[in-house]
Parts: sequence; structure tokens; C-alpha cells
Amino acid sequence: MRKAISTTLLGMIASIFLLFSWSSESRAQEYNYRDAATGLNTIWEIIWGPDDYLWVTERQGRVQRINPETGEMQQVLDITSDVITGSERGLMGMALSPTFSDDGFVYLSYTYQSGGTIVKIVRYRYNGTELIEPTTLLDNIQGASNHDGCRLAFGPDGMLYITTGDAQNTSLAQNLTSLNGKVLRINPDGSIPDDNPYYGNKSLKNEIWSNGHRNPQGLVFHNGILYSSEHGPNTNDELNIIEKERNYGWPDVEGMCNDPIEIEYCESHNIKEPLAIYYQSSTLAVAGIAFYDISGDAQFKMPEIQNSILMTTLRTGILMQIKLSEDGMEVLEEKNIVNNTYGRLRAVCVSPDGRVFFGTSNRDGRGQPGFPDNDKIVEITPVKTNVESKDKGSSFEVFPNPSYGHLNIKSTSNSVSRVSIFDMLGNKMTEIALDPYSNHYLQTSDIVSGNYHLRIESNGQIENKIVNIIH
Ligand SMILES: [Ca+2]
Ligand SMILES: [Ca+2]
Repeated sequence: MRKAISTTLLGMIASIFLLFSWSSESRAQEYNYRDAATGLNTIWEIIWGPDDYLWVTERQGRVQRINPETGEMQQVLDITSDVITGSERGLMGMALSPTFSDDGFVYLSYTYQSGGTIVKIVRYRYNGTELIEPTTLLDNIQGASNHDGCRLAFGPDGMLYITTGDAQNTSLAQNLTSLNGKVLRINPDGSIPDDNPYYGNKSLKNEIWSNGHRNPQGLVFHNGILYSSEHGPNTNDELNIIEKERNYGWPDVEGMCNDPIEIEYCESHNIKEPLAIYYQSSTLAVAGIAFYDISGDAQFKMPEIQNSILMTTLRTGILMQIKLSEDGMEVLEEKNIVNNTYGRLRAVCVSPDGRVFFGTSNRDGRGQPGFPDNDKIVEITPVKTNVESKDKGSSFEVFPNPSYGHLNIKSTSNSVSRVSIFDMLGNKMTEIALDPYSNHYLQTSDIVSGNYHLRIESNGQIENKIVNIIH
């Protein structure tokens, strides 16, 4: 009871924070925003691959492998003829194998037609050109027009975790003979791990890890903790910490255990309350989440969002920073990084060098007027104003930054470096060869004011910096 009240208070405080942040600027000014890829259709998932490419699902049934620097797209799968799409159905979540560099396995979830809408989990193999050898790992998850889940994530235990929606049949979430309204856990080959909570019980679904979910559409691991965002009905969007064999309440409990009937139910049903709840006048439709934890001195590290969950929302198009305590178990602060600037947002990922990429979903049939009918991936990087770039371990220096007419690009490397300058749309402006320990003096007075990417290749290593040119 005491815990229920205290977490309820925390939720209320979180909501007050949120309401406060809604009145702030629609977009924080301290970041650069660049279109990393355009011309997409309903981006459902974005992953930063170990190959340093963005892997993206489009809901109608396509997987794209995208060069994050140039936006160049390689379509590696087209299953539009197999996928049934529309409303919330379609090609949804994706996960890359933890040993992707060796096995090339890519896991997908999608809806197809077989007497009704069905969700299945399929493993493919990337052969360097396309995804081949589809192998169905889990099938016959009930689907519907809405509430189909379905996000995928690998855990540090090497298992594949899968969120499923209640398929608009609320009673399925509490029904342990159904795969719906659950977080599921399977081995990478589709078999069932013997430490799953209902393993060996012939009358229950052995894939179940947790139950009582409505429509979870975000899933991310960090430090062994599994976080999931979940759509609420009219209020009470949730951010949950997923634990083995716990019940997340739906449809008997919405959000916190905070009315007398809920409190009684929670005490007798092993209910785990949300870490936080969200609503404005209605739900936000919380979607994809990523964890921002960048180690060391990464080029694009944004220290103010360190140790935060980044959460997208479909309604109001928010990219929210949810700052967590050191142990990851409490919300300290919430802030909107993006608010209704790009339309509906469903997917987000973080690159190891500290950049954030998010994707729009304006072509999903629910797009609002005023936003272009052209889904895209947007990159967020920090603006390093008034700071000379002298990163430790870097093979070059750039100064002054901002530049007011000229720029020195100085090599601190013992080999020839190649420096390419791109505008924020990814167009290459110029390329410079830099001798070891030399300085290149670049006139910038004829370059349009703005931010530019510098990409330096030296000793087989690639470094990126952003320079700000002002006239
Ligand atoms: Ca819940
Ligand atoms: Ca409640």
C-alpha cells in the first residue's frame, strides 16, 4: 500500500513535470537537426547496426539499410506481398542478432492474412546484399487492425524478447493460454528457454515472460534492465520495467494502482506498477524507446541526456528525454527535445558516437495536415559553439569554431588524412588532402552560414566533427 501511494505520487510529479515542459519551446535550440534519410514510408523501427549502417523497417513490408552519412538506401527486403498493412498492422519490430557480424541474422515481426490477421516472428540472414532464408520462429500470434505490438529486442542473456498487443481483445492480456498482451521470451532459434516462468506447463504458453499488457510498442535493455513503453486506453500511457512472471495489470489496472478496486487487485495479482505514466488531455501514444548511455569522450556525446531513455510519441510527435537515476530504477526529470515539429514519431536509436536518430510516421494513415507526406530519419547532434575542437586522441584540430571567415584544419596524425566537408543535407562541399602534421587554411567567407560536417579519414579511422560557419 505504502509503495503504491509513493509511486503514485512519483507519477503525479512526473506528470506535472511533463505538463510544465509542454509550455516550453517546441524544439530545443542547442542541437543540430539534419535529415539523414528521406523518401521513406511509415518508419517503424530504426537500429544502428554493428556495420555502422542504419537498419530500418517500413510498415508496408520493406527493410532498408541506410548510410547514415549520405542517406544512400539499400533495400534488402521487400515482403509487401506477404504483409497485410493499414491501421496498426504491417511490418513492425526488428532486431539484429547479438552475433550479427558472424551470422548476419535479422529478426522481423509482421502481420499477414490467414483467416484473420496473424502476427509472426521470422528470422532472415543478410548475405551482404539482401535478406534471405526466411525461417519462421513463432507463429499464430493473434492480430487485429490495432494493438499488434510488436517490438523486438535481444537481452544480455542472448534471448529474444517480443512485445505483443491484446489484439483489441482485452481479456487475452490476463489469459496465460494466449500469446497476446504479453512480453514473450524465446531462444534465437525459436525454441523456448527452460528458465521461462511457465516452461514445461502444458496448459500455458511457455513463451510468456510477463503478462497484463495492452499494446507495448517500445522495448530496450540497459544494464540488464528491460524497459517497455505501452499505449494506454485514454489516459495512462506507461513506461514499465519488465520483470519475469510479473503482471502489468491490463485490463484490470490502468497506470498506477490508485483506486480502491485497483489497490486490492494489485495486492493479490503480483502487479508491477509503471515506472512513470503519461498523458496530456489524452494519451500520447508512446512508441519506440532507446537508451542514451555514451561512454568516454565520444565525438557527439550530449552529456545532458546521458543516462536517459529517449521516447517517441505518435500523438503530438514528441521525442522525450526521461532522465533516470544512476541505478535506472527512478525517473528524475522529463523534458521534450522535439515537440510537434516533425509530425508523428515512432522509432529512435542512438549511435555509439553519441548521435540520436529518430524516424517519422506521417504516412501511416493518421498523419496530421501540415506535415510533409514524406517520412524521414532525422539526426540530432550537439552544437559545439565557442569551443575549439581539441579532443584528446583526435588526429586533427579545427579552429576557430565557430568560424568567422576562415578555418584551420590541422593534422596531428603521422599519415595523410582526407577531409571531406558536407552540408547538413549530406551534400559534399569539398575534399582536402592533409599532409602529416600540416595545417590547411580554409577561407569560409564564400560558404553559406550554418553548420557543416567534417569527416576526416586518417590511418583507416574515421572521425566526424561539426563546424559552425558564421558571417
Ligand atoms: Ca500497466
Ligand atoms: Ca490506475
